[in-house]
Amino acid sequence: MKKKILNLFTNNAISSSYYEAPPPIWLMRQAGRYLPEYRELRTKAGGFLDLCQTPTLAEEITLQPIRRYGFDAAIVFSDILLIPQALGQDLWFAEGEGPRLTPIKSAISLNPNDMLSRLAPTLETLERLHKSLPETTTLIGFCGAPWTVATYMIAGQGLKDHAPIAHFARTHKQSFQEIIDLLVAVSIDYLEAQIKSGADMLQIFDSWAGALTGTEFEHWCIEPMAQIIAGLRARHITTPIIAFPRAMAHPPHDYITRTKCDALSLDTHANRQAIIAATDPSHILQGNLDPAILVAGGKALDEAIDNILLDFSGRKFIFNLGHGILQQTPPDHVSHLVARVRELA
Ligand code: 1CP
Repeated sequence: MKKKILNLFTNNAISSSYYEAPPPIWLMRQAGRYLPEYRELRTKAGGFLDLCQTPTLAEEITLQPIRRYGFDAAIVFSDILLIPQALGQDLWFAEGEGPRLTPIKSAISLNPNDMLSRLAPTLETLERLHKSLPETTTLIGFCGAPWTVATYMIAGQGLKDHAPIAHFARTHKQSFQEIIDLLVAVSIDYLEAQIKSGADMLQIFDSWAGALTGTEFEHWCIEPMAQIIAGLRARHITTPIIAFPRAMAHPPHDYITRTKCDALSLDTHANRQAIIAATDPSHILQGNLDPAILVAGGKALDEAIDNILLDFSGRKFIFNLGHGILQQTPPDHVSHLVARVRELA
């Protein structure tokens, strides 16, 4: 297969754990404000949502980092909060403040009927990318995991501390369960539509998984992830699925076997050596360079890259960051990273 990342997931590759260097590489949030060409287009387009919802612009922004760096994968330019918007919740981006939604306390006000037609611009962006990307580049579709998306729907904004949402889930369990169940159902439909529109691989972002522990983590993070993946498999979709349960405290082997994700994306603070030892060699891992080290560059960057390559040597993995790229990242540091991973620097 010409797409390097997909080769990791073929049957042959799964039966043998060994994978030849260099590993494939892409970066979470690889399109965005650290690139001057993104800033230029964003100023012209108006707002972030206009960029996401105009397929020609979203296509162009997705292609920008591919042209510059030749990453092995492109992730469609969109956002996890377009699902709540497609369910009828107001979404806007206050300049310099991040996303805002009209907060909800139950699923009553949400309407899933028009969801896919409201998400049509992102599906069209995928169709365009399927045609315009180099044939070696894997096209990634995505959504947020139900727990993470629900935190934004209930708070109406991004929070640093998710204790109030965990409290809501305990004190309004029935209402919270209904929101999660709806998100599971619509995520399956949306991911299936993304595959039909040309996505080769999927990533499900559970960015706030670290806010829950124990049986609550199992109930609100593992179960919905497992249901989404099982729902797609029941529709005969065999596309590889990467899960990103950021900062989870749960044993990774158990998470992988219960969710049946095809790959696990490790966050910045994950202990690579412990996770490598605790998971089956056939489990594909992704990660986990500290985005702050990519900002710093120099010796610190070289050392961090080399340590990741050493830890994963002989094992199948996808080189990535431990979380999204930071806005202050110098674009040259990204060129250097790609060259070093590909053993060219
Ligand atoms: O120009 C701007 O101001 C927009 C900043 C921006 C961008 C570039 C936002 C707002 N979203 C995105 C794109 C995006 N978001 C992508 C595709 C681009 C790419 O990877 O190249 C993806 C995959 C996401 C996913 C996303 N959105 C997540 C999960 C990943 C993560 O970073 O943890 C989350 C939590 C969001 C919500 C969101 N959207 C935007 C912001 C600033 C946030 C975080 C808000 C917060 O919690 O404070």
